[in-house]
Amino acid sequence: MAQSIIAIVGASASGKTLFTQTVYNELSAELGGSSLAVLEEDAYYRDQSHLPVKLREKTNYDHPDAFEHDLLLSHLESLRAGEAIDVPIYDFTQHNRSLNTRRVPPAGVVIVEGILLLTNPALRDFFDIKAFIDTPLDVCLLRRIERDMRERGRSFDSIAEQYENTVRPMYYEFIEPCKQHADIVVTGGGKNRVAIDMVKHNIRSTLAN
Ligand code: UZR
Ligand code: MG
Repeated sequence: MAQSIIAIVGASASGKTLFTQTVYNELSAELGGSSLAVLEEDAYYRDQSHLPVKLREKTNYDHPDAFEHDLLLSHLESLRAGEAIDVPIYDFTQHNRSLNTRRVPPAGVVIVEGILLLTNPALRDFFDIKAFIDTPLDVCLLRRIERDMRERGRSFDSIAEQYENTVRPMYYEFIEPCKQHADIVVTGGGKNRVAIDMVKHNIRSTLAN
């Protein structure tokens, strides 16, 4: 049964995944595998099999409607109740859900990371701790160019176009205003050792109770 569900939010390429993976790797080495689980909001991008690839490229992926937040919420309810879930696997090169899923067994603490988790009031209420990774957008953009060319099969031109059309405007419209809902604001992205240790400490004490 999940005793605590932690949300890590912030701009695209702000360091959410690094922050989360650092906490996860360090703690699972210490506590054993089944105490902690990680979910990514990215996995809950809607299925777009009905759309041709050219049209999928036009979807606004930085808008809350791009995500199936209802499915994520029902998965979190299952984990809270101690039930395993089957998480979709998203394929960024196809802009679509793949046919496979990933089984996540119940865990004592669940960390969820993603850009727009706090725009959904029901999800927001569900989280025990909300952290906003507050990295300047120019730093995010540099990281995003490097990452998306290397890992997500993108060209520089397509990254630049997406950035101007959706990533930047949607950041100001939806992501940045979520900071007001956060319990803690983390500077320095995934490399903030003090914040990482504070979250680890909180998880250890939750699991000890
Ligand atoms: P993170 N995204 C894509 O580029 N293609 C998709 O099919 C689905 C998502 C991008 C999305 C968002 N935006 O900024 C980013 N665009 O993935 C979120 N444009 O992922 O938080 O890991 O950076
Ligand atoms: Mg990420």
